[in-house]
Amino acid sequence: SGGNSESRGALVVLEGLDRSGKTSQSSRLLSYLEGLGHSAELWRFPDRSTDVGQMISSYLSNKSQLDDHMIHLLFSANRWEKRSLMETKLKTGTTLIVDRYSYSGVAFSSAKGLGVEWCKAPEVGLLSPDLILYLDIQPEKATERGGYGGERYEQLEFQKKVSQCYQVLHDASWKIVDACQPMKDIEKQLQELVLECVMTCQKGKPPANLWS
Ligand code: 2DT
Repeated sequence: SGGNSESRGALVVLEGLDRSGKTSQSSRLLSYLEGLGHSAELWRFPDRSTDVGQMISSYLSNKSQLDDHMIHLLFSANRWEKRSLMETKLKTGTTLIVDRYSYSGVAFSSAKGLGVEWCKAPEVGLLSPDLILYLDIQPEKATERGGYGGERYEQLEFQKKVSQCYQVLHDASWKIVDACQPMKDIEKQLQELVLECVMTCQKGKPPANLWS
């Protein structure tokens, strides 16, 4: 369904460790919103379809080596190249469900030892989400789920560090959802949070900029 110029869409971000269920819950949320007649799209970062995205993909699959700062900036650039389209979609009434965003950027790079403030800097001026959903799972539990695809960061010791970095990053506005509940329960909780956000944003001001 098309957007409507009088109401704007919501920017909803899902964050969490690998195997926390973000990707399946994102697509369920999309079907849910579409079922209610809302205009919605599912996005994900990294967006591997662009030139920058290809470089990122090759790095993640260990086909190329890059300096930690360099890959951090590529992940950020990959969001900047989508910023104006993102803004247009939101303005014209389309809600975006985004699987990973700047918080993954900061959590994964600071887990390697880069400073949090340095990591945040290139994200400043990107659109600030209306809702951040964190699918909370202990790194050990996520590893037990199996299904790591063999990409660079998919190792327990590293995921433990990422988990600690997410703890430092999150504030009271994040909605923390226990990712170890039955799928249906998680789905239900996410639906309620997202629907409330979509309704609020329809009448609300345009999205703010990071980092705020
Ligand atoms: P997926 O497995 O979800 O495709 O993620 N990552 C992601 C970063 O290090 N920085 C970022 O800015 C983003 C968006 C998380 C691929 C991996 O890339 C990491 C996992």
